[in-house]
Amino acid sequence: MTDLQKLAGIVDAAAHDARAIAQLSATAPFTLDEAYAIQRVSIDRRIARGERRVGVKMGFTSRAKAVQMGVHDVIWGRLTDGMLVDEGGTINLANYVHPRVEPEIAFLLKAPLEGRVTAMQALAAVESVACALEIIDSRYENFRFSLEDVVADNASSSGFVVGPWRPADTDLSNLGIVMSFDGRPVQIGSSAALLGHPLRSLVAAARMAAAAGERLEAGSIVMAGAATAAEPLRAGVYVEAEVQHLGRVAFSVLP
Ligand code: OOG
Ligand code: MG
Repeated sequence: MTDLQKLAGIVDAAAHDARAIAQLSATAPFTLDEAYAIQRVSIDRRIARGERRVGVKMGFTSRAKAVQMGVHDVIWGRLTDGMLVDEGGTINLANYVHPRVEPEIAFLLKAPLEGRVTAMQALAAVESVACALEIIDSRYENFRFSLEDVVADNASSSGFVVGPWRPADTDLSNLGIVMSFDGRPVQIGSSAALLGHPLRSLVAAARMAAAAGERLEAGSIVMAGAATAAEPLRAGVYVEAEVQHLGRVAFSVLP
């Protein structure tokens, strides 16, 4: 077994068992390319257990997130159907290490996207757009990591909730975003915080996936990243995100 496979096994087991681990790079430093290889192998393990790839998530596409986590490079991770949380559904904190939630925008693709594409080409591949919530749950103790660590840990992906799909021609350039806990706003932002325009996040997703030999497939979902900082989840809370013109998306945490 190579070191990469061993490290992928460690991070996958931590996610599967909802157990915190020390940062992988603390004992065995690895490069960013190796971090993406660890991520791919860890996702392959989930696929081997019966999960299915459904898309891609982008990370650190807003300054709010980069500042909160101290990581300033855009990253990406892989989404599986096992991470999908039903809209209006309920999650149990027992299945997470120390989950946080953040408001996002999701794209559903009707055509594949690969490599270097323009924003117009990216838009032409979009079937519909939606407001979304991402549940991130770093497997590292205290939610602290280096760039390489967080990439190896599939960009902290844990769950995602997608709201009602809206037409692709919705103007996404500067939409107000409010995330509330029990009806009280906890984070407020704008879609313009995502690399200046959410479509730029989709463009980056196509380019970064191609660097790993992947293309964004028709029918897949791309999460554009959080426009605001993330908030820790707590038992019993009702979480809702509202994005101007895109509607609302919500879920609850079991008391
Ligand atoms: C890494 C994931 C970042 C986003 O939307 O920026 C991310 C983390 O914050 O733990 O999902
Ligand atoms: Mg996110």
